[in-house]
Amino acid sequence: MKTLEMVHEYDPRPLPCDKDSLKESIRDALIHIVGKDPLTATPRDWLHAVSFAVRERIIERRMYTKRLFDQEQVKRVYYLSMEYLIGRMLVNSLMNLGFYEACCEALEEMGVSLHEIIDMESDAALGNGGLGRLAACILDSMASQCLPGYGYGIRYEFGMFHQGIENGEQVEHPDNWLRYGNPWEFPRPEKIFPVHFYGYVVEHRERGQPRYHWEDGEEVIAMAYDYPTPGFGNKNANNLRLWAAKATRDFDLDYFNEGDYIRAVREKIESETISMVLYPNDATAIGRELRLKQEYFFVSASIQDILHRHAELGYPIESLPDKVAIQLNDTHPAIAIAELMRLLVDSHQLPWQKAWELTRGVFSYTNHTLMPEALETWPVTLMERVLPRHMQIIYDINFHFLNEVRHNFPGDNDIVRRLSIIDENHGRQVRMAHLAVVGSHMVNGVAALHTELLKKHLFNDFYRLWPDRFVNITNGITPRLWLNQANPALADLITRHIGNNWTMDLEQLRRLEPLVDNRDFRREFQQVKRRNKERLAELVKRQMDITISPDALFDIQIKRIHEYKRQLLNVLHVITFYNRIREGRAEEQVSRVTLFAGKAAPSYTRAKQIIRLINDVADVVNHDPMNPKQQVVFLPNYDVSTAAVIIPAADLSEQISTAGTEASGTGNMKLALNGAMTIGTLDGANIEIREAVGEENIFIFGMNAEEVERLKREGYRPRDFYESNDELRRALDMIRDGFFSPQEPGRYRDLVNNLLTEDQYMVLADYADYVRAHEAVDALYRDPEAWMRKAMLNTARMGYFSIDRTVMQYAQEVWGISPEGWV
Ligand code: T68
Repeated sequence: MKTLEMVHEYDPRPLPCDKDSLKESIRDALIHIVGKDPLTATPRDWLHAVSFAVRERIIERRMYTKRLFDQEQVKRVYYLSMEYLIGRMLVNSLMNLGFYEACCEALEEMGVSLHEIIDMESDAALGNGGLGRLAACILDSMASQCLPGYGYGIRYEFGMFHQGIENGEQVEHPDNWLRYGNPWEFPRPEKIFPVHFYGYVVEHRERGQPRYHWEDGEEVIAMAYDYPTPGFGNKNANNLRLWAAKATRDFDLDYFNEGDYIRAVREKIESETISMVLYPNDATAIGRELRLKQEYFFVSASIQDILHRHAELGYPIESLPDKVAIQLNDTHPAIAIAELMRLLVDSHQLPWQKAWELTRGVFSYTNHTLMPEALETWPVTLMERVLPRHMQIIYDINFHFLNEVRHNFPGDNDIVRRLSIIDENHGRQVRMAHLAVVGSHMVNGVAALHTELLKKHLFNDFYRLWPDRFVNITNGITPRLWLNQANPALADLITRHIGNNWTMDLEQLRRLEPLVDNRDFRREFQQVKRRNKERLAELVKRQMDITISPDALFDIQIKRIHEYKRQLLNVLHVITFYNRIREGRAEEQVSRVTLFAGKAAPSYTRAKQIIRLINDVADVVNHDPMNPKQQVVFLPNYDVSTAAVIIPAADLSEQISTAGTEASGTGNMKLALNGAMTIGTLDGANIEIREAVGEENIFIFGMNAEEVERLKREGYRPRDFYESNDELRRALDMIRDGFFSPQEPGRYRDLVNNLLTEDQYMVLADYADYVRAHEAVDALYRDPEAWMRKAMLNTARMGYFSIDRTVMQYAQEVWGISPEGWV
């Protein structure tokens, strides 16, 4: 660790961060940058002014950090991700820089409330769900741990859609997050790289060697926008570089001169659509040409930028793996492997073998899913048309790779077919996961079970070939956002008892364990939960005009709507509980608010139908005067900011995916860290959470992954479960016969028939044990002291799930980088 030293008379003198200096900066920014009179400025003007004042202080750190990394010739890691689900930046920046309080006071003296302007900031919602949020947590951790780590992605003009609920149904509205300008970004009009599409490849010979030229086609310009990302409690700042597509020329002068003005402009617009909108699908592959272009667009710009920096620092190309590590966040950026090969072979004219050695030394790949429908493949014909040179390179990579396979498994043609990067069975497709595994030196799953299943199923042949290439790195979450910021009351309580080191060393929370036997501490913990529940109740009141009681158990399922996540199982329990109340069999049951939130992919009809069912059930349950014990809420437009209000208020965390389907989950970690008890299956990271918190402090139910596999193999008959369980049958009949949709009784007939005949995710098979687990939840909740004790143990034992542990593991086991920074 170094201390700061200025070397140039024009160097930035670190701006002071006390209240008065902040006040001055805010005032200056308001007048000179935002251009508004303090007497008439709107809350948004003030928000922008504060953001500029904070940004000034971040960019200085960024400059010194870059200077240090250059000087020390550190190895850098580049995180390539199509998605970053960052959320709001002001509070996060203030907290990381450590002048939240000072800023609050500065504004107060200027007659402005920080709390009021905070909510005006749009979420940066450049991601779908867990994968994008993980990327954001990793950036926070790299900066906070002084690791030289950079993010690369796309500056989508429209991020994740805003979800509205109209007549119970999801409707999508565009997320025009840049409408009011974005004070957090630095546009870099000079940082531009050309990105090529279409055209054809010409082969010729140079000194007896074949050389390839990619000719004709179209060119789009990638322009950089930089988002400096400050670390927590240090003086470092890294960088997230997002690319926007720009036309090569604003007008094509040829068309313009021919008088075709409209065509000249149209081409500009078409090239700029590449970075226009985030694809709102999670856990499915999209297979559209625009998506492939988005992937290649940001990958090509990023790889060019990385090579450019490498050369600028004076490093020889052969030293690439000593100075550069590139992490592929799923297969979406996997075309980077072919792109780096292209640049090394065609531009740098390296021999194939050398280029391949460097490429494999640089890349590693994180897999986030086992679900077949999420595995990316591209038709060879499409790839050939859009990226003709890359298609050739993929063939060449495959040729060398399959030779190695044949050498290792002589005579086994089946394994050659199974491992090939080209799938010949479904009309010739490029398997991006195979490209990613072949081109990487390390491949990781995101939870222990997930990695085991990768080795056993999806990548079994690869695992037999290269067992050392596979590692597990269990996901984590940043305690800076998900505890310190989201739950200030709990953060404060913890800090008063064990000091504040936990923000950077979450294992410190273990020191809370002895306090579970301390009555006063338990009471305080309970009061914190209570206040957080009141805060959520206010949000629900404000947004939906529904009054929920903080006395009730808050039962929370927040995540993307997907059949495998089994929101339907939760709904079946809600209906079962409702029936018991109506029949007067619910004395044992505590009052509950069941809250759902999450978005469905716009084209995923079944998921949208599940949202509608939840709203229909909520309508009946909430309006039944004979039902004082139960409320159901579907909170629209789930996003990072809303999550930060919901999570601290949760009593019960629903993590109920079919075992073997959820790679890890990270919501499960956020909720347990904030003192919610988990009801969950033995899936994803739930298994490791159970190990950490103790099996007596979690409600586990249902089949494990092996039992799911076995049942599938032996033939699953959902109707048997329906017929042998009265309460289940009753609940399903009510849905099917229109009890919750009297205006349209047939609305859910298909849905129920599908459950009775197929039930791909085995909802019916796990129902009985799920209901039993909920009975155990009720029993425990009736004893508030016992409940609080267990809830606190959850908080105390979640240290392992800090993203800092995850990132250190990547740094040591995969990237080979170490901390370097300013203290
Ligand atoms: C999630 N994946 C996993 N995918 O579902 C979750 N997919 O278990 C895991 O905790 C998390 O990744 C982090 O590892 C996703 O979120 C996507 O969002 C996605 C987006 C586009 C295409 C496919």
